[in-house]
Amino acid sequence: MGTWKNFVGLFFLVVGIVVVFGLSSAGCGKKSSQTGKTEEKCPVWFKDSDKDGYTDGTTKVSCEKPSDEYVSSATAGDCNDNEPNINPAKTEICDGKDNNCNNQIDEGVLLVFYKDTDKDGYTDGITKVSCEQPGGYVSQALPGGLQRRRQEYKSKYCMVQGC
Ligand SMILES: [Ca+2]
Ligand SMILES: [Ca+2]
Ligand SMILES: [Ca+2]
Ligand SMILES: [Ca+2]
Repeated sequence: MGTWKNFVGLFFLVVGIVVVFGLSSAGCGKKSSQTGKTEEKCPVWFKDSDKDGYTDGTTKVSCEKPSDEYVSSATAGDCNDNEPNINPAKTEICDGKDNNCNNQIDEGVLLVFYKDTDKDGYTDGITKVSCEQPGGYVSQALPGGLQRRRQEYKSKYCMVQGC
């Protein structure tokens, strides 16, 4: 029976040690009086304010979740952490913003508009790239607007003056 009692005693000793170590580890993240360094036991938290799974790279080491903005894991590369529709996984759309976080705004999605002030379906060849149709511009026009106007002017002149 003595062996049994020793076993029970050892068991409680082990449990006691685990509890003591468990409690002391709750104080992690605080500066150690011996080394003056912050203990590395606490996990790294990643800021992801817009909860799109991507962080802007801001991190905190803490045993407790620092705030609702922080998550335990997130992918790097969020160029706008306040906009869930902007991160490296998104598709670039024409909106004046860098949607896919590649440091380029509206790359490959800008529309070309052709200057056709007189709205005759012909353009002088002057174009503008934009997301929205500028005034005096159309999305489709045939080339040769300038020659066409010259010819029109010439034929009107000839009608009046005779050529
Ligand atoms: Ca984010
Ligand atoms: Ca974002
Ligand atoms: Ca972009
Ligand atoms: Ca865009």
